[in-house]
Amino acid sequence: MGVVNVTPDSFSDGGVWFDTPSAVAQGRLLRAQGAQWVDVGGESTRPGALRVDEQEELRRVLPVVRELAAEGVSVSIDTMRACVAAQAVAAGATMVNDVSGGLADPDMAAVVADSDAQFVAMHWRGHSTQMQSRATYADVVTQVCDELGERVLALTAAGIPAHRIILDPGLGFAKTFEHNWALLRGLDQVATLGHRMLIGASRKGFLGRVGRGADGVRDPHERDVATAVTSAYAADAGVWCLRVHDVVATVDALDVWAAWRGSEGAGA
Ligand code: PMM
Repeated sequence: MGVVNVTPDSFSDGGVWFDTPSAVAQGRLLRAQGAQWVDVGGESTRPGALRVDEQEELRRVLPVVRELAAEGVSVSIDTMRACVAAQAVAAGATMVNDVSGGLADPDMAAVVADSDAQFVAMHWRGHSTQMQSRATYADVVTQVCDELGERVLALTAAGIPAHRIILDPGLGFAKTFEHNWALLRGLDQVATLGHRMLIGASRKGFLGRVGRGADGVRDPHERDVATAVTSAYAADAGVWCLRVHDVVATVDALDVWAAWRGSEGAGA
């Protein structure tokens, strides 16, 4: 899954695809590079980010979703708002990627239930201004699994068939660096929930610290090799979808992983 953030302030690509033609061109490019989904978002969720107004979010994402979907791209809409999800699905999106797992908007589950869209439910403990203060766990893997399991119960009770729900442990959302690594190590436990898994490790801060000692950190654009390596390990751990900014590197990594296993890769 390639990422197109139609935002001025996302941590790694904010402002780069902020106008519709650039965002559409980037979506096309990601698909040509081997992305099977293009995830379009109009609200930054980086730590500390303030919420964007609903009308502005719609203005940012809808023309991009409409144009890419019309060209046959499988589009995912990255939103926490039911109204944005509904309009994006009407414009051709076939997946709703909600970083709050349906918690931020009480109408989200019903909107998704009424559609045929896939639903990515990410582990979430609150909006960007609060989330890092909520990164407290006795056992992060067990608690994230329990909280995701509760979301599945609520979402299926609201009418979303279980087979349409994809689970994401929410790397970087109410997680410390060490929590992110623990969750990657614990993906087999997330898998026991019985859903397809998606992860969004791409360019995140914990990858920027690898190999850099206590205080060193790489810039977001210098994290694509680390992201691709993570993609291969995640695929090996059974992850169904990797949400990444640099599709070329992850497709390469998945091709190597697949060749190693003797099966077909992402680019095959
Ligand atoms: N991370 C970001 C945005 N959306 N969606 C899912 N499902 N999982 C994630 O980890 C995730 C996401 C933040 O990264 P960005 O600002 O580069 O989009």
